[in-house]
Amino acid sequence: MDRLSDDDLALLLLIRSFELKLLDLFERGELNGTTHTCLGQEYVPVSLRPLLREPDWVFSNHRGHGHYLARFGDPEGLLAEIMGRKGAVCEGVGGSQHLRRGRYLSTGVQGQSLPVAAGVALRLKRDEPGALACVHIGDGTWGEGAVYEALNLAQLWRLPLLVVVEHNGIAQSTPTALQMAGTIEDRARAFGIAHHHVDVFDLSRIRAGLAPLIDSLRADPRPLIVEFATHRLGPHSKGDDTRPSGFPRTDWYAAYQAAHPAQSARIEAEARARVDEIAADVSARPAATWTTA
Ligand SMILES: Cc1ncc(C[n+]2csc(CCOP(=O)(O)OP(=O)(O)O)c2C)c(N)n1
Repeated sequence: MDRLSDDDLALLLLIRSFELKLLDLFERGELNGTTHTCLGQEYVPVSLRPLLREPDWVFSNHRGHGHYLARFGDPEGLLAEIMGRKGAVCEGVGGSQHLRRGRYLSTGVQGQSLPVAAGVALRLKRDEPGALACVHIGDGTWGEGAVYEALNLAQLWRLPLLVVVEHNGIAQSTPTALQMAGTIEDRARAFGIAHHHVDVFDLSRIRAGLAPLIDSLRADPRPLIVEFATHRLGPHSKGDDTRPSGFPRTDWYAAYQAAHPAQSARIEAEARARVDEIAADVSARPAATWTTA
């Protein structure tokens, strides 16, 4: 694998350390509710980060901590949100899955964000040419009808909509092969929507492939579906991993560590220490107070 910049690796490992910390906090009974970690998929939002601009909207899903951290680099606010402590991004009301900050929204309802993102893309096309709406969905979410209604209008109305599919081969406990007929690429083709497949981890290669497509989407609005072939390393949420042992779980970081051990060890130690400190600080804070104003 190509060597990453320290900044990119730091963000990737911040996300990984953050997610591992959440699982640890859950195990120790210090977190309530649920959480879906993006272990193994961290590189998806990190690869997109320099390709997105401030006026762009990002719509995230239930597995969205990495999306948020890549956009804002704010582990303190996110952890406080998840723990319901002072300093929480949404005053502790949204929790892990329902965040709103500026032009960033997430939802735990599968398929909900695509029609909303299409509507926002229509507004951007009219009032802010050059900006786009980026929406993250999983492969399992292609079972929701709202996805197709949104894609239909996005193509018909030529909306600047970037659909990022994190295809990790499983939806909760159902392998994709047991519930999806055909392919996402064929479904895109049915609408006449361009589809781009990403099956590498190298950020520079991913960005080089995507940059011209995203530039052209901005200049001449239309939807684009980018499908990442990826693997989730952790359980669906906390302890619910029903996958057989042979289920593929390729880890970009294991490959990267082997290729660049010194840089990995240095930056991983920094990321883990930072997240430990944040967890100690946030855990000691009082509960967030919800103001209705
Ligand atoms: C409308 C709706 N139905 C069911 C669920 C429960 N649920 C949460 S995540 C999930 C699987 C999602 O799979 P996928 O879209 O592939 O994303 P992944 O979890 O693999 O990242 C399900 C069924 C939900 N959140 N929303």
